[in-house]
Amino acid sequence: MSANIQAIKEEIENYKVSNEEELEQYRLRFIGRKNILGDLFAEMKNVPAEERKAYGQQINELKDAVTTKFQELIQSLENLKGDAQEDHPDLTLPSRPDTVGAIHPLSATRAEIIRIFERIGFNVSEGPEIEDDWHNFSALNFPENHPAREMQDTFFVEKKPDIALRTHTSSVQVRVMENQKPPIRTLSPGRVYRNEAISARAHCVFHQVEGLFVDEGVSFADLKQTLYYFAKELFGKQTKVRFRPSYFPFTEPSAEMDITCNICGGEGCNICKYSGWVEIGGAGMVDPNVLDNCGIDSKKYSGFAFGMGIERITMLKYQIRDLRLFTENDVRFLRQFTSLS
Ligand code: 2NM
Repeated sequence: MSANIQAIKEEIENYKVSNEEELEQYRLRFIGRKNILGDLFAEMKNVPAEERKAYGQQINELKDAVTTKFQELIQSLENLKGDAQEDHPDLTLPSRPDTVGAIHPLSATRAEIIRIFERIGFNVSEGPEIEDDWHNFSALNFPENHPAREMQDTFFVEKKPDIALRTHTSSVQVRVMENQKPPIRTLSPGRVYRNEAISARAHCVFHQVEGLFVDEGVSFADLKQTLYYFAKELFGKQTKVRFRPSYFPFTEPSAEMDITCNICGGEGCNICKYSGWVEIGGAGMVDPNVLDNCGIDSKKYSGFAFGMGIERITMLKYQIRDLRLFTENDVRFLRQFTSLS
C-alpha cells in the first residue's frame, strides 16, 4: 500500500468532529466534488499495469471507509447534541416532590394558645421589646431595690433614665390598662430577655404569653376556671391542674400553676422528676396598686393575670429535652414538625 493511501486511511480513522462545521470540512475533504480521493484515482494511470488492480482495490476500500466514517461522524454529532440537551428539563419526567417548610414548634404553640383564649373573648396585644423602667417594673409594683432590677438579671440599654429589654410581657399589659377601660381581656405573647447563662433549661431570650382579665367582680374562682379550661384544651381533657401559693410583686394572692405530667399521666417519670406534676406558669389577682398605677380604679375593678413560658409549654407538649434546639434551626429538628398547622 502506498504511503499516501496509508496516511489518508489513518487520517480518516482518527477524524473527530465536535460541530457541524467540522463535519462539513470532512465532507469537503473526502466526499465533495474536489475530494482528495479524486487525486488518487487520477494517479491510477501512472501506476504500473501489474499493480493497478491492487491499487484500485485499495482506493475503493478507502472510499468505503470514507462513507462509513461519515455516518459515524454524523451519529457522534447527534449524540453530542443529546448530551447538551440534558441541561434542559426533561418534561417527560415525573415532577420532584415539593418540600414544604415546617411551622416552628414555638409558633405553633403560640398560635394554639391564642386560639384557645380567643374562644373565651381574649384579644391579642403587643408592645415594644425595649421598655422604660415604669412599664417593666415600677407600674408593676416592683420595689426600688427588687433584685430583678439588677444588671445581672436585666439587660439595660441605657441607665438614667433606665431603658431595658423587657423581662416579661406584663409591660404590654400595663400599656393596655393605661389606654383602655375595663372590661379588658387580653393576651400578650412575645419575646422577653433575661441576663441568664444559656443551658438546656434557660436562655437569655425566650417567649412568654401573659393573660389579663380586668372587670367588676373578677375573682380567684374565675382565674382557676379559666386556667382549668386552658390546660384541658391544650394538653387534653384528662389533664388536672393544681395551684401552689407563691409570690409575685404584681399579684396578690399569687400562685404557681402545675398540671399532671402529660408524659407519664401522673405516674412519675424523669420529666416530672417522679412527682407526677409539672409547672407551667404563674398567676394571681392583679395587685390593686398595679390597677391604680395604670389608672384603673381598684375599688371598682379587680382582675386576674397569668404568665407562662412558651418554650416550656412546647417542651412539655412535644417532649423536647433541650431549649437550645429552638434556636439552632437544625433542619433535622425542624423537619419533625411539618405536620403542624
Ligand atoms: C405572671 C404571674 C402572675 C402578670 C401580671 C400582669 C399585670 F400586668 F396585670 F400585672 N401581667 N401578667 C402575671 C401574674 C404574670 O407570670 C409568671
